[in-house]
Amino acid sequence: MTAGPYTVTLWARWLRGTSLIIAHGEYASGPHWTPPPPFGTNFSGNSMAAALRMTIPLDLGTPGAENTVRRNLRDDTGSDNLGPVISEVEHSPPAPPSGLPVDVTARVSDADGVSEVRVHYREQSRLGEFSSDTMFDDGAHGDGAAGDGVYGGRIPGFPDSRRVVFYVEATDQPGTGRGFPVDAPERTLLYVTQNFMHTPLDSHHILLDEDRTAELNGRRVHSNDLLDGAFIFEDERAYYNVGVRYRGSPSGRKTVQYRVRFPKDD
Ligand SMILES: [Ca+2]
Ligand SMILES: [Ca+2]
Repeated sequence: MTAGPYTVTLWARWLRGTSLIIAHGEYASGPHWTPPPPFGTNFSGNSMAAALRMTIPLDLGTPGAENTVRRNLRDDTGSDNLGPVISEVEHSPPAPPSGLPVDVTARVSDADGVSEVRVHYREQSRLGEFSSDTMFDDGAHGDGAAGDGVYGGRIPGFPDSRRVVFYVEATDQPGTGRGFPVDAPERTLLYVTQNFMHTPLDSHHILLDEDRTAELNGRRVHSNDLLDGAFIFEDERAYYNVGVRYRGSPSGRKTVQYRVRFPKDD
């Protein structure tokens, strides 16, 4: 380093407490490096010390005040009450053979108590009327123990090669409902009845409902918009609400390859 003034800059943001920053420096002159003094040495008073004041923002937030999510909820629904939280939704078996019923389970909870849980289902696409069936937490509907918060219900068997879209809807004691997916039936869960040939190789199936299959096939080939679909892995596990589109650069899409984006939870 050469002799002369140097400027030291730093970035800091005030969060709480004092706004004062004391910057200490130490320098040694001469041809040889000298070891630094022991930790804790008081440097104040030397020529490289500086006291800096951080700016405290005028807007310190609104601790304890109502947040916008809650306010928007009340504006939208006229109530602070949220519908039940639905999670861990599964259907079994993941790739059901034709004609056999499919068991659906879901964990449902609500601080106000859960009054009703239903599974809604229909063939081929989300467009149209759904049938529905009640789900129970009584230990007698493939739901594990009674009263453990896991509900079980059943979708009847369908003929071979039918896509079945479904979603779960729960209502709490005050009467507020919520679906899974939350934007059902715009997005749904999905499986296909098919007597898959099982091979020693990995097998997986990418499913779209009838409507979105038509959209994928009918739209311009280079569209990168992801369509809502399901991914069935080796008849062992279903991944719902994956995003599906054709894969690769537009010019390379002569053979059919898919890009599948999994939801963050998986
Ligand atoms: Ca509630
Ligand atoms: Ca249960």
